[in-house]
Amino acid sequence: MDAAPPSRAAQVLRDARRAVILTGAGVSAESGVPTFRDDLTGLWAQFDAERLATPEAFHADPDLVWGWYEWRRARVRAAEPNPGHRAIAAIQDRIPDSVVITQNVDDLHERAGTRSAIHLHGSLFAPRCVSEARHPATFPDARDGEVAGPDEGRRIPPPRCATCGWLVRPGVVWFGEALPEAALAAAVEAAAACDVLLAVGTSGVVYPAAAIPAIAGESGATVIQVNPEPTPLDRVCDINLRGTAGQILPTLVT
Ligand code: BJW
Repeated sequence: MDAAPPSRAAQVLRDARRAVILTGAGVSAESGVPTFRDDLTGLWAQFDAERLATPEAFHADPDLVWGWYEWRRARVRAAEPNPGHRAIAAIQDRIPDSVVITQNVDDLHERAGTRSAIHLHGSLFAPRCVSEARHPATFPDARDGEVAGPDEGRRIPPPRCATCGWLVRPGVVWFGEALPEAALAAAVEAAAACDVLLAVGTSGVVYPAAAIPAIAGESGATVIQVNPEPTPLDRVCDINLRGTAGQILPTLVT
């Protein structure tokens, strides 16, 4: 491990021909979007994941779960990309053969100018029909004024799929659900082929995403991490930069 100044990481990125940038909730924290596992402000410090973020929870109380995700969606809509998101877009511009892989369900990478991000855990903005049928879920979008406050007890009935009448569910990946097959395959392929992987703002505890830095490292890539806290990924990283995404990432593209 190397708690090196950012200059070494900046040099590695300047020399890179193929890069992967893997992000987690920490990259959006400075935009005001809460992480999951931070002690006081993380979503799981305030809300019960088992009642809100599992298929069983949606089955048991769809109005509760839909209301909570509508609140999350409204928070993201009100947020703006931060310097960390913009620096990632700049890195991608400099290294044409580069891939952004995110565990985040927000759209802040795209709004910062990232060409296309692989969303391993889905998107708040792509709800789908629970029937799993291969048709798009068409439904009326909630108006901002109707969105719940930060109260997990605020229920909003999910819309019905206009095509088949089944419930529409959030388009995210809950615990116990498989990740989108094509997205995971593309992520693994990119990690195995890159010469640098930059992991930003992830606790590195949720699989299979947490395995991606090791796949890159085992294939010979230099693995760089940006996180204010130690994580289980420290041991697979060649360079650990302690600090926030908004502070550190812009220094890597100057
Ligand atoms: C900053 C910062 C700043 C703060 N700048 N940094 C036992 C062992 C191994 C695996 C398992 C196990 N038991 C079960 C499993 C599997 C399970 C899993 O991994 N569980 C672990 C928790 C143990 N995984 C799954 O279930 C996955 N599916 C699966 O495995 O399927 C198998 C299957 C195959 C075939 C058929 C069926 C099944 C699915 C995982 C889905 C995860 N879903 C969530 C919710 C998404 C929807 C939503 O948003 O509501 O995804 S959980 C949550 O965690 C979310 C995140 O994407 C994910 C990762 O979190 P992330 O991004 O790392 O955030 P945090 O909060 O954890 O960390 C933030 C970090 O940022 C911290 O380190 C801070 O220090 C840092 N930070 N400010 C930079 N300014």
